[in-house]
Amino acid sequence: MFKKIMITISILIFLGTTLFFYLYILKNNNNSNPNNLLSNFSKYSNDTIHSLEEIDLEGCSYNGWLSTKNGVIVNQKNKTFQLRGVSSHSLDWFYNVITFENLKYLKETWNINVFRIAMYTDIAEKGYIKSPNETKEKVYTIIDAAINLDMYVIVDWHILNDNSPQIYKKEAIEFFSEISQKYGNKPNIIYEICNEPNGSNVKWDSDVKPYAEELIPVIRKNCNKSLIIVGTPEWCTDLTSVINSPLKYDNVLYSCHFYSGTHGSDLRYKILDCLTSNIPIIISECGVTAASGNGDVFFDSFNEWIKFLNSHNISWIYWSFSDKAESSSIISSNYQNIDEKNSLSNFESNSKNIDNYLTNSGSFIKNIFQNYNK
Ligand code: IDC
Repeated sequence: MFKKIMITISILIFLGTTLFFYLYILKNNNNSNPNNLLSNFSKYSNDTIHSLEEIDLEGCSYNGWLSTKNGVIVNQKNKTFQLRGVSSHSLDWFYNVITFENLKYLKETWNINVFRIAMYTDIAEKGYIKSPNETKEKVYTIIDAAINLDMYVIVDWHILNDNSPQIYKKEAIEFFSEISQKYGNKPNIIYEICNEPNGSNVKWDSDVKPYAEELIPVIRKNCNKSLIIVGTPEWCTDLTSVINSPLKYDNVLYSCHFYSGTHGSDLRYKILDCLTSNIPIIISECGVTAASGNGDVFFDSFNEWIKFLNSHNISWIYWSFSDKAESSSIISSNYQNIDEKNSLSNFESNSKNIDNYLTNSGSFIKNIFQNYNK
C-alpha cells in the first residue's frame, strides 16, 4: 500500500514538473513574439527596437563603443567602422524637418548610421547662447530618438561667427558637462566640441588646442570611452598644425570639412599626411556646393572625394538635412507650409515622405548612401 502511494506521488510530481516547464517555455516564447513586444513599445521609452530585427551590422548595439586605432575608427570588436550620415542645419530654423519618422526613414531606407546635430552657438541673434534651455530640449529630443533607433548621434557645438572656441568656452564647459552626465553611459553619443574655428588670429596652438585640453577632461569625467571630435583652424582645413602638435588623449578625431566646389586634391593630400602619422580624421561636414553652401553643385568632384574616403575608411557627414532654399539642402523648400514649419510640437508625427521632396543634391546623396558597398 505504502509503495503504491509513493509511486502515485512520484508520478504526480513528475507530471507537475513537466506541466510547470511546459507553461514556462510557452510564456517565454510568447514574450519573444515581436508583436507582443511591439505593442508594449513606446517610442520614447529607453527600450530599443533592434532586438526585434535581425542583427543590424550598422547599428550601435552591434558596434558598441567606437574608438580610434592606428588613425581609423574601430568598433567594439576592433573592426574598422565608417560613420556615414547627414547633418542638421540650424535648430533655430530647420528643426521642423527632424522628426522621428524622418530619422527612422533615413536609417532604414537611406542606410545612414549617424545623425549630426549642428547646434549653432551664436547665429543671427539666435542659437544656444541666447536660448540654452529651448535649444537643449531639441537636442535631447533628437538624441533620445537616435538612441531609440540604434543610431550614432553627434552633438556638435557649432561655432562659426564666434570664430574662436575660446569665446564661449565657459558655456561649452557647462553644456558638455551636462550632456555627458546625462548620456555618459550611452555609446551612441559622439561629442564634437567646436565646429569650425576660423579667422586669421585663431590658431591651433594658442586657441583650439588649449580649449580642447580643457573640454576633453570635462567629458572624460563622465564618460571615459566616447569619441570626441575636435575642429581644426581655417574652417577645418588646417591639419598640418595638428600633425605637428596632436592632443595627448585617446579616441579623439580631428575634423576636416570639404565642399567639393572649393576643396580638392590639396586637402586630400593633407588627409593622407595625417593618416601616415596615425592622426584620425573625420569629415564631420561636407557638401556638393562651394563653401558658401549655395550656388552650383559639383557632383563629379564630390564622387572623387567619396571614393577616396571610402577607400581609407574615413567617416563622413553630409551638409545639410534641411529644407532651406539653398542648393546644399537635401529637401526642397516646398516640403512644408509656413504653419507646419512653425509648429515644433510635431516631432513624433510623420510629416511627408522626404523622398517626394528631394532637391537635386538630395537625390544625388541618397543614391550614394544607398549604393555604398558594404
Ligand atoms: C551655412 C548654411 C547657410 C547659412 C550659413 C551661415 O548652409 O544657410 O546661412 O551657414 O550660418 C560650413 C559651416 C556651415 C555652413 C556651411 C555652408 O560649418 O555652418 O552652413 N559650411 O556654407 N563650413 C563650410 C561650409
